Amino acid sequence: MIQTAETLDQYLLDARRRLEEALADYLQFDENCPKRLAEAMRYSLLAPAKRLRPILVLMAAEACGSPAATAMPAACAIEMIHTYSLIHDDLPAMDDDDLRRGRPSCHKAFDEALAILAGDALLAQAFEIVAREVQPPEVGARCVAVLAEAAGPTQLVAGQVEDLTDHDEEGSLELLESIHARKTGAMLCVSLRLGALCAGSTPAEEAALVEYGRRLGMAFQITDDLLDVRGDEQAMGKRVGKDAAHGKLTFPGLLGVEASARRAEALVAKACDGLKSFSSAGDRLRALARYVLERDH
Ligand code: GRG
Repeated sequence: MIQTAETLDQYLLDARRRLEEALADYLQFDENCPKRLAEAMRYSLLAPAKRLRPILVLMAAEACGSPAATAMPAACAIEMIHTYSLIHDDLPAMDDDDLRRGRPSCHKAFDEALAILAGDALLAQAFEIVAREVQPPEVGARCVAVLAEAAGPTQLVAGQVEDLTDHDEEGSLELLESIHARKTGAMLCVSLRLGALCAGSTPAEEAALVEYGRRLGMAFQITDDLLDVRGDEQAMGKRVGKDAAHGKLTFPGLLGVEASARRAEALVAKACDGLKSFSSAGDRLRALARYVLERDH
């Protein structure tokens, strides 16, 4: 292993700095963009965050032998789409959250209409960046297609609709996994796919990375559910204990805390096993999978 916990920390610090510089550059608009809109977009996009999805894009590209810079536009695009989904998720019509990324949520800091529009603008800008900047154009077009699918009516939006639906029947593990595969997993999987595409990967590399993303996505969500039970609000930067208070279907609710933790652990082990063909080029992704499991926010 060339990666230690310390070197992963250094990598994350440096990658976040580069990503945040690139994100800030993308949010420089001319006078046609209303000041308050640009402000709301910046407020949410540049708030302190883990940047897990764009880091997956960069790491996937590197695992396939390309420099991270090749995948930077796609990485920024995925973070914009993720941030749009958080802004909209926090709205009173959805999860009604007043705290996000350690700050008042966008609709609290601005107003509801502007929060909706800042989310819309981030979503549109993400596609503009990929379409314009990912080269060659046929790779750009493929990236646009996979991104739209992941963010669209059968994946992210479908997962959100299912999550907001009052399921009359006794909640099952199958239903829970299906919601999270779409709401959380799809965006993690597509992050890896984008990195692979930008790096000109082989189909086998792309498939292995997507499988890693599927397992990591489920482990990420189980950890998220566990943090809602036993996490610290300040470290999380958002309210905790909401799932139980709202009678939501969760992994700890269905399986118990210990079994959920074991399930996440097993998924991460499998995710790492699936990266065998990358040998040491997959070390960073393996270290990141441990980080996802052990995170406190
Ligand atoms: C509005 C279409 C639409 C979808 C919303 C993202 C989402 C779907 C809901 C957010 C609620 C939630 C707790 C989702 C599950 C896990 C998740 C996506 C957490 C937030 O992502 P992190 O932890 O956050 O990577 P940061 O702030 O670090 O980016």
